Amino acid sequence: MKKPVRVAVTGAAGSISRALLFRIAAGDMFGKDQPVYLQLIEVPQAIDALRGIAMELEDCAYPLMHSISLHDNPDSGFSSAHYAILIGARPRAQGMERSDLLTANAEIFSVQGQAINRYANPDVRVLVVGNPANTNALIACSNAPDLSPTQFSALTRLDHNRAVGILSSKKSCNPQDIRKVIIWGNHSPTMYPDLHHAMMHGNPVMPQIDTEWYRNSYIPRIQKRGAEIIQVCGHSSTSSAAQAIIDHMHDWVHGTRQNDYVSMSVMSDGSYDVEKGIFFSYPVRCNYGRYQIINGLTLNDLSRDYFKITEQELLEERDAIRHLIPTDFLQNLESYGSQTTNNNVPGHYLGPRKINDRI
Ligand code: NAX
Repeated sequence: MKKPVRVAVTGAAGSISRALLFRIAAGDMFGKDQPVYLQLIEVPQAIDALRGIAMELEDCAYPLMHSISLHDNPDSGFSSAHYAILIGARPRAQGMERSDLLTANAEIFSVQGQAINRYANPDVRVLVVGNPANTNALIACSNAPDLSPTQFSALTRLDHNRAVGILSSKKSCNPQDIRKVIIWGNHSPTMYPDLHHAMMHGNPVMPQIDTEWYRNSYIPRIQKRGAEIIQVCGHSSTSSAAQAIIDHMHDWVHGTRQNDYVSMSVMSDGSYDVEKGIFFSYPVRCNYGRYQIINGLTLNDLSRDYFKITEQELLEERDAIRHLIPTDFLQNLESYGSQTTNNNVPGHYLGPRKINDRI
């Protein structure tokens, strides 16, 4: 049996976590031979609810669940964590301005970034789920000066999976037969679901679909799928979000499948002329805890138009919380691209070379 890995999860008593934690404990995320130590983090008011979840996890008697600990503060919660999944966030209250929401979350994620920097395993991999996910990832990352930005990511895999799922329903094919779908940009209605490089049954997708349907129905449907789900069932996505978190972490750790790529929001290194210093969803290939941004894809005019809109939104989000980003962080990023210009070299992946080598 392998040594257990420590997985810290914030918002652990929330809806997504209720769907996620049992699957992590069952081995769906890190493999059926990888024991896990769950470090569950909540606000003090939710600790009783969290106790109930911990009892249920215990009652499942998962062979891979080494142990569980509950935490009402990030310092102990992230202690020695190999993986940190940041789901807990401040929801938008009635009458709250968008800038207030950004600031309230930025405060939470700056504290968590500092705690991860101080107490987590130095090779920790961090996934930010809580919204606004891209900008929360930027805040957490900028408050963790001893870690590499390549250790942080934000979730756009749900959008990616939606793009695959809805296309496969339309074309009556198995989702497995669809490859190279891309979500560019922000996890928000400005995201750009791009099928121009996608393949279905080994052939390009675009000649197999109606362009009008793609532009006027498919793109807006993916962009607004979260709102559509809330409208239909009264609450936001839970099981599909949990599945996307499993897929994201699984692929980051174990690698993407051959001849495919997946969408992950990662620190922009200037690829595709996106400004450095924002978390932007790119197509990536992963290998053992490292990722490689897929470069060299051609963008047509439609793609460029969508790109600008979503990049602009991310820059505006960053401006709203700039006061919480340490001043030298963005300056230091000037040289960030130079570390990553070999992106197209096979095997050049971003991130510390080994994963969990300090376990
Ligand atoms: P819930 O409101 O059910 O749960 C959130 C939990 O986080 C609560 O139990 C709350 O007590 C806890 N929490 C709040 N602040 C915390 C803090 N500082 N430390 C630790 N715990 C804290 O929300 P849920 O449906 O689970 O969604 C969680 C977040 O995921 C939301 O921000 C949501 O918008 C976001 N989503 C992001 C997605 C993505 O693709 N990036 C998709 C799914 C989801 O909408």
